[in-house]
Amino acid sequence: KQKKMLTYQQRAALCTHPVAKRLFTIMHEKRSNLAFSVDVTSATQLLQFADDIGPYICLLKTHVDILEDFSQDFVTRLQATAKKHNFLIFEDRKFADIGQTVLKQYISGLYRICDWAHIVNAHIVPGPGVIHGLSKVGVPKERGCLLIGQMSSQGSLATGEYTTAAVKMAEENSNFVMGFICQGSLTDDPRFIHMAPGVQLGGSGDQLGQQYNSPAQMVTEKRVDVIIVGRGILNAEDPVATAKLYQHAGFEAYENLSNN
Ligand code: BMP
Repeated sequence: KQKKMLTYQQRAALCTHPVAKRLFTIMHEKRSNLAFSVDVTSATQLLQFADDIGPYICLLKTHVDILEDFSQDFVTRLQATAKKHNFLIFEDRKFADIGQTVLKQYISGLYRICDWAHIVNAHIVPGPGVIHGLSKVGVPKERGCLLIGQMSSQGSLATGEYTTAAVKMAEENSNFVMGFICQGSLTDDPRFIHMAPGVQLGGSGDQLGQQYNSPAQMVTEKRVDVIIVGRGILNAEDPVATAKLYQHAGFEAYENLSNN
């Protein structure tokens, strides 16, 4: 089914979710559908990458629980870098407990994720309570949540009816849920944003079950909106040049779609 695609700008206008609106606007303005997964264990190194790669991305994805030296100062600097380069921050926390527990994991502890992450994500295994818990504090602070509808890893159980259930939960909680972590488009509703990890140019996977597709495959064939790239950039000889390459590959695939 080939139908005319809406542009990021048109989709931003349709969005009522403040974070989705902001992200589509950034994607349009910066001409980037690239999210960088900065999976390093040093806060100093993370901040350097964020500053170097920041101009080319719409979103920076973090796993702050792998940092050896997390601090409040790190958070302040990360926020300043996000502002400087106009990207959003997505903490890939994958909440997966009962509502009351995820609420505490979101606002307290060492990381206080709700204070600084524009976007978080959640598994739907616990049922809608996980979303209700997070949204209690997330909605007043104008944060957004992505539901994990599919995973990139080999043997993932998030398929079929499970994926369909994720879409239903998103539709029923669209004041907080802004889209999906997935491997392809899950709904035609233009207000939901689809983000796919497992993206690399010229790689097929790793030794631990990761599976890769190219930016063009993800955007053109599978119709995802945002490509999430980690080691494809991190391990490159020239990460900045490589980030530009991914930005162009991803955006060109999007432009080809919109022109059809
Ligand atoms: P890489 O491009 O280096 O394979 O990194 C992928 C990133 O996306 C990792 O941070 C991983 O935790 C995350 N991820 C994934 O690979 N597959 C999923 O289905 C969901 C993820 O969050």
